[in-house]
Amino acid sequence: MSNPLFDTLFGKHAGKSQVFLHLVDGQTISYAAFLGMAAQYAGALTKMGLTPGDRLAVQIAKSPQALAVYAACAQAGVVFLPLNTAYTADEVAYFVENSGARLVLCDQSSHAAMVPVAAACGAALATMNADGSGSFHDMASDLADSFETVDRTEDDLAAFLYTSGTTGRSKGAMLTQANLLSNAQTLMAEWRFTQDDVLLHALPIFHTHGLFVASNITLLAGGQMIFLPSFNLDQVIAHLPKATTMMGVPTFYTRLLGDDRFTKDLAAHMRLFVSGSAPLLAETHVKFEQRTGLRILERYGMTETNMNTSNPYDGERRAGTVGFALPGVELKITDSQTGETLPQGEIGEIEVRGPNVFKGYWQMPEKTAEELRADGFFITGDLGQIDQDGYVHIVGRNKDLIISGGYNIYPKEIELLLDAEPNVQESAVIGVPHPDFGETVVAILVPDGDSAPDLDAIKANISKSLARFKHPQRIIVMPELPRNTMGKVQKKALRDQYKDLFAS
Ligand code: MLC
Ligand code: AMP
Repeated sequence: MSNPLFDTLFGKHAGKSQVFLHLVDGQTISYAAFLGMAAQYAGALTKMGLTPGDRLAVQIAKSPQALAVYAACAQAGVVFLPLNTAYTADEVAYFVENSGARLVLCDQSSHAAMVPVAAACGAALATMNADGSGSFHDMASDLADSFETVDRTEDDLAAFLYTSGTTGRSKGAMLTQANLLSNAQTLMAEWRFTQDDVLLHALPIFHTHGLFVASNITLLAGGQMIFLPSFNLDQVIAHLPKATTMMGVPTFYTRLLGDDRFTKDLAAHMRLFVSGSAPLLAETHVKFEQRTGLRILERYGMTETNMNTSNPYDGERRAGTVGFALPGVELKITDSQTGETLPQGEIGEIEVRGPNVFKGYWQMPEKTAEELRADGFFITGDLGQIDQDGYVHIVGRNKDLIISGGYNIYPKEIELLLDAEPNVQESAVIGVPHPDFGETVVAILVPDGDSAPDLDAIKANISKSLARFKHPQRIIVMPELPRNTMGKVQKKALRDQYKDLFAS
């Protein structure tokens, strides 16, 4: 009788009076209080008729209560499906429908928009606001603060995280208990997390980085988190002195370096800064060391695989690289056409295999077969190279993807909307370098006939269906798109042409 994920991360802390979460207003939440809340939520899920294996879609603000919903899902055997709070109702509708969610949890401010979304799929709807209040809390507050943990095996699904595709709609990556646990155990050991650690947590909790990497490791180690609602520079600087570790996307580090209050003294006591989710420029790595005397530890992961590689804790953390394959993870560089492993030093597709690699895409066997080989290797879509010392370098992407501030944006999704706009013959969406977000979105439109497209109307229209972070920061009109002899749009030529658009 067991539930490996719940027992290992959460259950073992039952009754502990030790602080788990420090909140921005100075309040703290003990492990015992957190688990009591999670048990009540697990009770509420069961009362609402959710059974093991059902999906719970949540689009709610980051809060201790939101994290307790994740714990509740683990305890009740429900599959946790967190969604970016920036998604529009149109975007959420797809995830709810595709996942067959039984319950949707949203903020009161989006309740009206979510009523038809939930109704269309026969899902129940409840609210949870940023302060934890709402109909879900009301339903849970009378219930017992203990809950009989549902039996699960390591192979059972723990979470769905949606990831977009280069050609079509988003795919639900099915993550098992073993995927999450094995990665947390490996990373805790590699990065030396203990119960003495206090992690400054400023990431969102709807993605792998903030939810699994940061929270699962802290839970496993029995440490504490300073749980900020989001990345706010003033708050990060104010709370840094109480932390021992921090995890962030590169934008966190460039923003810290852009602030004079971020000094060597402020960072001197820190044990570890981790960066990932997007390339950390070697220049940022070097500047960080010059400012603080500390080297950021860069690692590489993705939604489907959790973390794959890491620079060493001891030993050289090499700028511009993502280190070595983690223990238990196999990594090879292959020829994109043949799938053959390439000789050391050559550039090719990064493939990974290990207990961290997901089970497949929800109800998309063809997509799964395209990316996950029968022998267990996952084709990441990232292009890499292994240097003579074994460090993995990510040198590009074989997938048409833009990463802005750590959020993935798939050009195809935006192009489809732009192409449908009046007076637009076709479009190309590209990522160009951006000083704050690393990359940002630029759209190039080709007019259809003589009338110029109405750019303001286009912007207004796409904002109805696309999350704000996906909106093109610039729309450029061109008479035609550059094409190669096969007729394929040459995005590289466009990226080269507009690479200095946002140069600082
Ligand atoms: C916010 N905005 C963004 C954006 N975030 N635009 C582009 N890209 C982003 N990432 C928009 C806002 O809507 C706003 O629009 C404007 O930019 C300014 O907002 P801001 O206040 O400056 O943004 P902020 O709230 O500070 O957010 C920036 C950020 C945040 C970088 C702190 O995006 C963030 O926390 N990113 C982390 C993402 C993450 O966790 N990724 C992990 C994925 S897991 P306007 O116009 O309305 O003002 C993964 C696997 C792995 O990749 O390896 O980890
Ligand atoms: P996601 O699908 O949101 O999980 O994003 C995963 C992608 O982020 C990977 O396939 C990489 O392209 C990118 N990524 C993650 N970590 C790094 C890193 N350290 N350096 C470069 N790219 C990274």
